[in-house]
Amino acid sequence: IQTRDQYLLIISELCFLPASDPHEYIVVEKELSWAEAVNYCRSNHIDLASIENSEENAKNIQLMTLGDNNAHWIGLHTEVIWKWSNGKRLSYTNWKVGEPNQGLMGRCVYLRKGHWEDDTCERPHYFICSAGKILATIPSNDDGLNV
Ligand SMILES: [Ca+2]
Repeated sequence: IQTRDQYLLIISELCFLPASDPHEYIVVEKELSWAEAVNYCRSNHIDLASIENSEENAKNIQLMTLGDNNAHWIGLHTEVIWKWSNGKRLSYTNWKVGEPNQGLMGRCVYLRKGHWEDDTCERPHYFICSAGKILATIPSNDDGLNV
């Protein structure tokens, strides 16, 4: 019985993995402030994108180059220290040379042309969400439904 309980416990933990997998992304071509983008991603997907290694950064660049070189908010922001909207600490960075450069006026971060830049959080940009299952680009006239 004890063995079976452990087996069931392992199965139940595995069941959480697909829903919380942070390694799939979705590009949303709506121009929102950073905070609005967080809300949008949490409502429709998982969270604003966190990028924790070069593979994930490359995956985002690949997604973006399907469209354009617009700035896309990612989940990185600072109040006292830099951290991701999902609460994780910064373990990997890919700042553009000279960035971050706006101090108190640059508390939020977008990805453009492969590198990260700080910007004013209120400025509207496209953004990238962490998604559960699929990789896709949402057309700007779409209301966020997966197609
Ligand atoms: Ca900047």
